[in-house]
Amino acid sequence: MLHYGSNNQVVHVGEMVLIDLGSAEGNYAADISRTFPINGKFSPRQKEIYNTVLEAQRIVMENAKPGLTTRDLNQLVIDYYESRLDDLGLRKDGKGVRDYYYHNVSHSLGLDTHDICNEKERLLKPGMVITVEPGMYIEEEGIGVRIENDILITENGMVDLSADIPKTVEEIESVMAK
Ligand SMILES: [Mn+2]
Repeated sequence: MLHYGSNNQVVHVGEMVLIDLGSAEGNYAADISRTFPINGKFSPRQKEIYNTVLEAQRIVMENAKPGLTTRDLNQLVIDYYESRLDDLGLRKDGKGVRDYYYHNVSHSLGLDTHDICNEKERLLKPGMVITVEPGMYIEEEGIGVRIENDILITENGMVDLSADIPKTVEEIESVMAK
């Protein structure tokens, strides 16, 4: 489930919570997602999935630059997941990447959280702000991970506007241990 709106489910040790939120400042929106284990420690399987999503995000950030479209960025995620599907034991029952990842990696960010823009076709330009939010959702395992940062496109690449927010397995476990 991409956005769970009831917000009344009791959570249990061994499960994870995904929070997708943002603040607004001067009429401009932010949009951040983090996923964390309830008990403060990722299980080996959760860690494996989490780090796959994190690596997809890293690949997109490393490649984001003017002249590409968000469709191009999304293809990087699909290609990377495709290369990981066997290792993760997810190529079963005729399933493919799009059964575990069924949204796009980026949308425009501005006055609205999903800012208005024909974004899939539009070439990125310096000054644009977009999200980078790969996810992976394995319904049969009860695991859903999305990691979302906001980036500013620059002349040569991008600046990660969300770089100070804990994100790696180690950082999240460390914050939760406090
Ligand atoms: Mn978003």
